[in-house]
Amino acid sequence: MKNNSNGLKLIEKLKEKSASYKVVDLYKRKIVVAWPDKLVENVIDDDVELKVRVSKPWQLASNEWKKDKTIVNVDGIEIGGRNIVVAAGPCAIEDEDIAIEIAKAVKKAGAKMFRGGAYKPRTSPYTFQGLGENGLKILRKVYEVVGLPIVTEVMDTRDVEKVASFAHMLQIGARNSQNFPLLREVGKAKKPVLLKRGMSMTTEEWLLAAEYILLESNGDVVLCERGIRTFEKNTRFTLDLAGLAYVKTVTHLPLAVDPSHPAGRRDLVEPLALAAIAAGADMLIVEVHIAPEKALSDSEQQLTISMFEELMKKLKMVAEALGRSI
Ligand SMILES: [Mn+2]
Repeated sequence: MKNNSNGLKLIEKLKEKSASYKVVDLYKRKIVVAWPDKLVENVIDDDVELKVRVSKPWQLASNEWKKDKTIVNVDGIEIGGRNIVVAAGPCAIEDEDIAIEIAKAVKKAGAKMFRGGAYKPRTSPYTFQGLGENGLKILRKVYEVVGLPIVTEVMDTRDVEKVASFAHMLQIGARNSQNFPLLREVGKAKKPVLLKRGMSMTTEEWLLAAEYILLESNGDVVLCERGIRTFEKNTRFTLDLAGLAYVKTVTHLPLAVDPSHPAGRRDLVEPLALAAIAAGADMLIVEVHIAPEKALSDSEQQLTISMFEELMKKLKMVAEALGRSI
């Protein structure tokens, strides 16, 4: 819509046609999204600044209407610009002292954000489920002491407000990435969202999941590739860098890669992380622990501090070769 328009006349016209619509405030613009195409193609209005018929089903996530790349600002850290952001930390928050020690070490090595799960989606109900709210309190303490912004997973619509009050970025995990009520709820929370791709999701379904968040007027979405399930059994998941490269061509949203979960073992994390940067990822989210062998979840794949330091050195070289920085 034009700056001074409230869109009311256009909405009247859409109602007359029995079209569906939603008014969205996104990237400092007022947008009226209307569908289906056949009901809205002839609707015109003086207050419309630009009318775009997006050829892809993911209308708001598409770069057909927004040509500039979106930069997502997480507590002053910009994701999607020239600088590549590395978030690092343990799979799960287990203990305050351990979390602070890991955060200090990854910050020293160049990480710009801290990751760590308080609510853990575990395959078995009998394994460690995370510390819940106590984990969130520890994450807040880590932020106060070390200063790295926090990204952590939210699994339940009932927890969104609470997690948003502790964290700087809300993570939607692979198992919840098509939990549509949860996607709408994190959209309403107005906090940046890290949206993981589900292990069985096509790139189209992944972009449509982002669409749910954008449609709630939350444009701060980072898409995160973390591996999909294929016939391959020697790695935990198959990191789909082809999918990442494709998605980069059709969206304005920044892209992240989680190299830890597809690797499944720590010696494979480094090559996947380097490849992800080379393929154009704007962000990495890496599992790191001071004593991975003692970790209560994903023990096999968490990097030691020295492995993470080594990884950061190599990532910097790849980034520089591509005209970027870390
Ligand atoms: Mn994990």
